[in-house]
Amino acid sequence: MPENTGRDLLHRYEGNPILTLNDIPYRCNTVFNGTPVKLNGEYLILVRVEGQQGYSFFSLARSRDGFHMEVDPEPCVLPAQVEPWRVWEEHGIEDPRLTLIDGKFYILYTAVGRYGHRIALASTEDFRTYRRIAMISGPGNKDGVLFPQKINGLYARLDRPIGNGVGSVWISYSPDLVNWGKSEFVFGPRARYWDSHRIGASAPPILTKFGWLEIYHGVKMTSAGPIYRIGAVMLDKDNPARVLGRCLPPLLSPREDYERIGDIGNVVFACGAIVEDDGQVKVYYGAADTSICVATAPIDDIIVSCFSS
Ligand code: BMA
Repeated sequence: MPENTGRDLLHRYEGNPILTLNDIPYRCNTVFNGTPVKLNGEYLILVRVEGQQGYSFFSLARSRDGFHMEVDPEPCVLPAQVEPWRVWEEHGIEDPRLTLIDGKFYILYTAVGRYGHRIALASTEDFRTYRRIAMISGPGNKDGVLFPQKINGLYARLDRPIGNGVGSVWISYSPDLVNWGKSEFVFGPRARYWDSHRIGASAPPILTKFGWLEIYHGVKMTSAGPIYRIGAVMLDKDNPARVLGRCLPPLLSPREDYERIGDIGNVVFACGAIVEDDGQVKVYYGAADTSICVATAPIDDIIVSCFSS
């Protein structure tokens, strides 16, 4: 019997959820979908908070061990109040993803406005001031993640244009992070599988000796609504539009009450991961759009999952 029968490859932290409404020092509705970085030994997690008004914004959580969090007293990024950004963010800002490039932290996030979802780019150097840079996609695109280094001389990102209703992962390139093109399809939903309905990039790609490891989310539509799960795919180092391998079973499925029950039940949705020096990966994920959790696995196990049949 294979060792993991009946269990998920990612191991849930016993203290999950690590962040809930009760940890937020101001009145709000929920906290979920956080993106982590490790800076001078401290974990910083930019989290999505949904206010009681119904739209989302970001707050910063800090941790010494990656599990016990403290949230700053005030939100750090609110939907823009001034043009040209206001119109694109009037319904909120969602699902941030942080990538460190040359000493600067870039945040791709979903701007939600009257014309739909767009991918927006902001940056910070100190997590005190944040600078909006540009809207970097048209409407109908989200789940943007930046690669942490240039590929063949260009910045690269994965994203999820909705196309003709099918949500697939694409790649685009840019000389300056603002102007994007050379767009190509990377991978799409798989009929009959747990990721048959829709997929999207989740964590910023992680460079391994086998290529770019992308932790993504996959959705299966059921008669009771969607189920969101976490999976992994390996992309070629020099041409990440080329898929080298993709997990068959997901790495994590909603099973615990805190993943099953919430504002949107049956959701595990990662926005980032930390690879520790000992090879353990901490995957940070939103559970049921209501809390933030963490689950871990050795990076080698995640890599192997991309190539197992
Ligand atoms: C996706 C995004 C996520 C959310 C998920 C489940 O489309 O909007 O922010 O966690 O749906 O509701």
